[in-house]
Amino acid sequence: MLKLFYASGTSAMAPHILLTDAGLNFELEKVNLDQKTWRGGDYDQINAKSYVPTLQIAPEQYLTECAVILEYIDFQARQNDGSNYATDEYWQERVWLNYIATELHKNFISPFRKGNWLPNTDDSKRLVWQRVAPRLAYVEARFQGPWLMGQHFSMTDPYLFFMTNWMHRLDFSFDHLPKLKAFDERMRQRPSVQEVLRVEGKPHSVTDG
Ligand SMILES: N[C@@H](CCC(=O)N[C@@H](CS)C(=O)NCC(=O)O)C(=O)O
Repeated sequence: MLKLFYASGTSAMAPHILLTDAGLNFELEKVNLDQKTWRGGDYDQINAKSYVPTLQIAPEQYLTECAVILEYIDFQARQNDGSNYATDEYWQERVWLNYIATELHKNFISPFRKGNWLPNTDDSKRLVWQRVAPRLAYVEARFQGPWLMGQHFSMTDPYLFFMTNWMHRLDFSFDHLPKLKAFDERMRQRPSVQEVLRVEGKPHSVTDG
């Protein structure tokens, strides 16, 4: 069975939502990111990159990198029939996954903190906002609605929601991002998202400077 290593409110929320939404069988393993431990001991033995998410897909076989994990889950959910391969939609989904991973996710991370952590001071928040604001504006301009890529909910939506969820955590304004605001609200109405927010509970917070 698939096993997702996660910490609450982190990027692991995206695969957690996709697994839940797709109705796939999976187990959850909570990781203590401060200690780098899990129920089974040293987390770095599972993922030497020392971050979440990690998806265990077979005994001793692990996938890392959020965008790739989302692709794997999407592939399983479509029962590996290959029907979506080489279509424009297929490639555009991958373009969005990479954009969210490299332009949004990484730019939400404070350059001043150890590890991949959110900013925790006004100065670092300002710096992060300078980086993410133009990229969020790009998403806003290209957002098709009701979901990122149009009529169909896709694996890009849970990844984008993880970013809008972080906007709330950092108190970033949606003032010039009405489509993203509506998207965030629409996602929160989805049963899978409600379930994941309930199961994950209070977001992981870090104490290091
Ligand atoms: N490139 C990785 C980044 C994952 C990442 O930044 N994870 C954060 C939580 S959102 C984390 O576990 N940080 C802990 C640390 O860096 O010590 C991916 O896309 O999966």
